Amino acid sequence: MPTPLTLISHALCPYVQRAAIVLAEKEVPFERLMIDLADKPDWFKAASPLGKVPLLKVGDEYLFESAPIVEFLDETRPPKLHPMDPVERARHRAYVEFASQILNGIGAFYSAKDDTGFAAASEALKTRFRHLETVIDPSGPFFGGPSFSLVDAAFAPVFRYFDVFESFVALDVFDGLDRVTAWRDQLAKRGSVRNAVSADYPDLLRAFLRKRNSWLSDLLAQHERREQLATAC
Ligand SMILES: N[C@@H](CCC(=O)N[C@@H](CS)C(=O)NCC(=O)O)C(=O)O
Repeated sequence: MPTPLTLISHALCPYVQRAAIVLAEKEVPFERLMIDLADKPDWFKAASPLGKVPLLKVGDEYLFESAPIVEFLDETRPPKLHPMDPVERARHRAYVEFASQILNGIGAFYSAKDDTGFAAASEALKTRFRHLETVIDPSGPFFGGPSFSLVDAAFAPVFRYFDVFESFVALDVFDGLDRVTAWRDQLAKRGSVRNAVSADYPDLLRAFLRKRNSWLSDLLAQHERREQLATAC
C-alpha cells in the first residue's frame, strides 16, 4: 500500500501547480486540500515553517517548499523528470530557480502602480524571456528536448499567468521569441498542466487582479467596462 499523499494547496499558487503537475506526470494519486491563505488554520501554521503552500503530506510528515517537494517526488516515483547527467541536472535546477525569479517579476508586473512601473516590470520580464529563447533545446518540444522535465513543470504556471493577462491586454513580452512561444503552446496543451488548476482559474485570477489596485487592475477594469458595453449594445 503506497504512502498516501496530500498536497496542501491554494487555487492560484504557481508553486503548488509545480507539485500538482509532477504528481500527474508520474500518475501518482493524491488528495488536494485547499486552504485560505488569508485565514491560515492553526494546523497549517504548525506544519508550514514559512507559512506558505505548497506542503506535501507524506504519511504523517509534512514537506515544505516546492523544490524539495518535487525533487522528493522525482527520487521516489518514476519516471525520472530530472536529467541523469549531473551537469545537466544542475542546469535544470538553476532554471527552476530562474522560473521562480520570473514569478517574482510577474508579481512586480501585476502590482506596478503606474505606467512607468508597469513598463519597467514588463521590460525586466522581456529580458528574462529573451535569455530563455537562447537556452531552450531548439528541437523541442520541451525545455530540454523530447522529455518533459521539472523545468517544464516550473514554467507552465508562469505561462498560465500570461494566458489570463493576454485575455484583456495586448502584451509584447513574447514578441519575436519563437522558441519560447512554441514551448509555451506545447505546455498549455499538456494534460498534467491543464489539470493542475480548476476550470475557474481565469476567473479567480481576474478577481485577484481586480483587488490589486495596480496599473494592471485598471487595464482589466477598462477591458471589463468595454465588455459590458459590448454586451449591452
Ligand atoms: N519558495 C516557496 C514559495 C511558495 C509561495 O510563495 N507560496 C505562496 C502562495 S503562491 C504562499 O503560500 N504565500 C503565503 C501567504 O500568502 O501568506 C516554494 O517554492 O514553495
